[in-house]
Amino acid sequence: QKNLHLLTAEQIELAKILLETGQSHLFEHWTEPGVDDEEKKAFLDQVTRLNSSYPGGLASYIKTARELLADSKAGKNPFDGYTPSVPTGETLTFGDDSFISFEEAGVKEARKAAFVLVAGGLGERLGYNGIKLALPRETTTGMCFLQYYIESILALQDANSKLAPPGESQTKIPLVIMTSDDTHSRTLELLESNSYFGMEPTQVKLLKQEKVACLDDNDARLAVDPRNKYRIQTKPHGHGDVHSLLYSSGLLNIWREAGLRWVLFFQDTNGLLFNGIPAALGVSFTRQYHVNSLAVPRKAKDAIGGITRLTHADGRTMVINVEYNQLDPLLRATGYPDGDANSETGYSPFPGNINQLILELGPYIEELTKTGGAIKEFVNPKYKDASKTSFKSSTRLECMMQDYPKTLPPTARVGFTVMEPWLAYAPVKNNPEDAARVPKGNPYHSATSGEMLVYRANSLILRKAGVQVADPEQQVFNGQEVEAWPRITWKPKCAITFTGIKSKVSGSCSISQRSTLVIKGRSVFINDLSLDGALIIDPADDAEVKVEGSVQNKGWVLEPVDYKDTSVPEELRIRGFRINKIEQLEKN
Ligand code: UGB
Repeated sequence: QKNLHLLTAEQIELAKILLETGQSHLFEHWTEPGVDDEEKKAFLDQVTRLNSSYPGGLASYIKTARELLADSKAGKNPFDGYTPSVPTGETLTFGDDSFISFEEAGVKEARKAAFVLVAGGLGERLGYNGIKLALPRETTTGMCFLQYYIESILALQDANSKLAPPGESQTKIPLVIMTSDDTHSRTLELLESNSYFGMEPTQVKLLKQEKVACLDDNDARLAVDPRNKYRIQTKPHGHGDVHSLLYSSGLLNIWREAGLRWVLFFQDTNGLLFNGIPAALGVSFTRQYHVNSLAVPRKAKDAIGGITRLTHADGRTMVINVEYNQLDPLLRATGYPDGDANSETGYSPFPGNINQLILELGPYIEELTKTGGAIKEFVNPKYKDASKTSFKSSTRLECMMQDYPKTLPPTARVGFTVMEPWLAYAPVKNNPEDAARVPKGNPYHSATSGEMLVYRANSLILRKAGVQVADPEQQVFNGQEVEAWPRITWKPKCAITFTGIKSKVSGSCSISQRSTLVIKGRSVFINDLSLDGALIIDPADDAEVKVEGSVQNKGWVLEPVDYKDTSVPEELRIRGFRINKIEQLEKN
């Protein structure tokens, strides 16, 4: 009461809401007026932010938290009443006729697309100190993930500029990046210090997600920050925030007015993503999917969600991701005694969600107009003991972007597209120690595998295009056994589809296992090349270049490094090797 004069009318209303929702403990330690006044004002500013950034405000957050905490205490199964079964989707085989026609359709549709990158996570499992977008996708060229993503979008944009009828204005594909307090300034700095990697700055929008209030107990008492008694402790709310942020930003309507039709969501470290994007967008277009999730065959127990058809006792069905920690208990409870297990194919029967979603803009806006972008949340408290009355540490509500279809009507067309695992998924999520402990045969999802899988995919794509690429060697880095293929990379502008890469190679070409091939230009044509060593092609501007003949030199060699050796830069240590550039032929 005595401190009321410090507050605005709006803040007094908010303080009342807190008192009415059982949060009086937040004010108990408040001192006499005149002491800590600035801190008190800052506290109310924080409460105002927490209130306005959550759909329905803090009262709604506390109400939902109480319900979910009660369900969790009662051990209620979130899938109560639902039976899982294996859904059917579109399964693609790289390079066959249907893949090529989906790619063709997808490239054309890309001019009606907007891309949304969720990059607010710190990547605690990886334990890297920087932002993940700044990590090299591969260390042969050192191109970071953000550059790879932007150049790939620009390559799609460029392909469309050629397709556009004369007189039509040039396509500029928008890119939104969701950041958080943990990643925002470093993401902006990465963009600004690299001239937005060739994109126009106006094409890129950063939307920062706010954290949510932590909860101390089953009554959803908000947690006081242990570092400052005039703050509420906060933690990330999850990638599901992207929907409410997009909705409140007003961008969706701007895009609709500009004639866009698709919104593509993707994550911070998938170095193979754009091998799958054109074909998957083609599937969305051809099958008229409102929601299309990209998937890969999933190994049981792998830390990627499973796409599942859930059928309720009352007849309702939905195709939805079941997160990796929920799949096993759900299956065990519903007649699959082995739980999350591989079938005779060597894979789980449930396709693995790689969390790259393609939504059709019109139905998306319609749905968000109803929900405000709120996504079904969950809570995952770590209890002190079996009585489930107190927590080991504060918890909070969380939400996932792939849960968007949960509120859709049954008429919504929700599908998914399964790609071969080598083609479109190579995330960097696990630190070396955890990766080395992954069950044999399951993917490592580490910086080591992330890079090696880029070379593998590029080698297999070139093989499919007719190049003789030598078999890989088995090598061990950071305790992980990986296939070391020739280090082949090309810029997205050189080719963004299989047809594109096929048009760039001809004649009889061969590449030995120890080779490195780096193509930096747009119009580089390779004909009758025999490569055994390192060859770097870096034409000025986009000059047309023909590469022919035999190249042999000592090349570039992968040298193991110990991840505990702190004299080595962290981005190399986490992959367990560095590239020793002994000798190369470089053509500029
Ligand atoms: N992210 C945010 O932007 N904000 C946040 O608050 C949290 C994360 P993780 P996760 O494809 O391999 C997901 O941590 O959540 C961003 C799917 O849920 O890398 O464990 C973050 O920056 C799962 O179904 O992954 O698992 C990153 O870009 C499975 O498909 C992205 O969200 C798995 O990804 C994902 O965050 C996968």
